[in-house]
Amino acid sequence: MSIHIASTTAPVNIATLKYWGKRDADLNLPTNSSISVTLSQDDLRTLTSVATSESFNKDTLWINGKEESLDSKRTQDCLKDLRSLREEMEVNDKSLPRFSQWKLHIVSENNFPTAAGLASSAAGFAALVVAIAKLYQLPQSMSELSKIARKGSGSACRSLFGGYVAWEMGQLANGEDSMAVPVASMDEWPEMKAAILVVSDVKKDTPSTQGMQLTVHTSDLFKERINNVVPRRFEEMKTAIRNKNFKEFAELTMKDSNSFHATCLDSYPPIFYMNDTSKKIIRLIHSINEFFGEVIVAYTFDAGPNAVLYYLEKDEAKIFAFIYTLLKKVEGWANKYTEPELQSFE
Ligand code: 2P0
Repeated sequence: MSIHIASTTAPVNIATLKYWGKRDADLNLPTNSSISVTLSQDDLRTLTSVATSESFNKDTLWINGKEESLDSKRTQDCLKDLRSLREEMEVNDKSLPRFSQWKLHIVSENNFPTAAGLASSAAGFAALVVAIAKLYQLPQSMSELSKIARKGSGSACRSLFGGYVAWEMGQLANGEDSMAVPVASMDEWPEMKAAILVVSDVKKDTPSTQGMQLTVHTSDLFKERINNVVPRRFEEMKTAIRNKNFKEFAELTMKDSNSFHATCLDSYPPIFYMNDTSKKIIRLIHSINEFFGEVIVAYTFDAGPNAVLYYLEKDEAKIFAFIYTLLKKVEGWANKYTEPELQSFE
């Protein structure tokens, strides 16, 4: 009995213009468009291999060596869409093996510690969808496939591309125009670097899906954000990236992180993702920019207390000279984390 196999990797992406809010929770349709920067796959990525055979008797998934359930609606939605695209091909070409009817074995592995507090669902769903699409030899473009990954986890649609990526929210009720598109490749602005400051590796207390629904239903500030703030920033940030305008990119990134966390605080009851150390990092980054008299580094925080910094390679040494010195003064930091754990990568 033959076994057919395909593998792929997908990167982690960090939003610089945040996705926060769903207009349709079933299809994972967002209330605003978003932008992310994909991190280098040498540092953070998911590797997924998939196999199919007529002899397999059930779909099975292993993540980091441990068998996990495939029962979630999100995973089932992705598998269903991929199988139905394959089935269309099989109907049109009777010589194709009936992969759409066979079970799948899926093996997925992250090359970063879950303790880093990074959401792995984006890279995980992106790798799952692309690996199966490869196995099925689907002709769809990455943007088309991003609509399937989106159903797994909203932010996953942005992990189908490298570099700078936009997720266009779309207008249609069926989600057919809600997909990821590339803004620029990493080669177009290769000087950009990112560093993660791991503030805490404790699991966040309010999961994103639940947190964003609370914000949508209770925050007045959120309405201002999605109607008047993000649509303008979406265009400005794409222009800043294409023009390699770091100051503009950095300021928009910091303002959007602050805006997103402000809507969390404006939710009722409020959601706190940043802690005191996160706030010290924010002050530190503004002090660094003030000291040098220009914006050379930006921070952004997701649904947790860890900071991601963006800066240009030429400024790395002077930024980290400050960070290492000053963060050691933050209580608890120096004892818990040593310098190599501040992960720096392209
Ligand atoms: C983002 N986050 O744009 C934002 C910023 C967190 C803060 O996307 O419910 O795990 O699976 O669609 O994609 C986290 O949300 O949520 C997220 P679901 P997801 O990256």
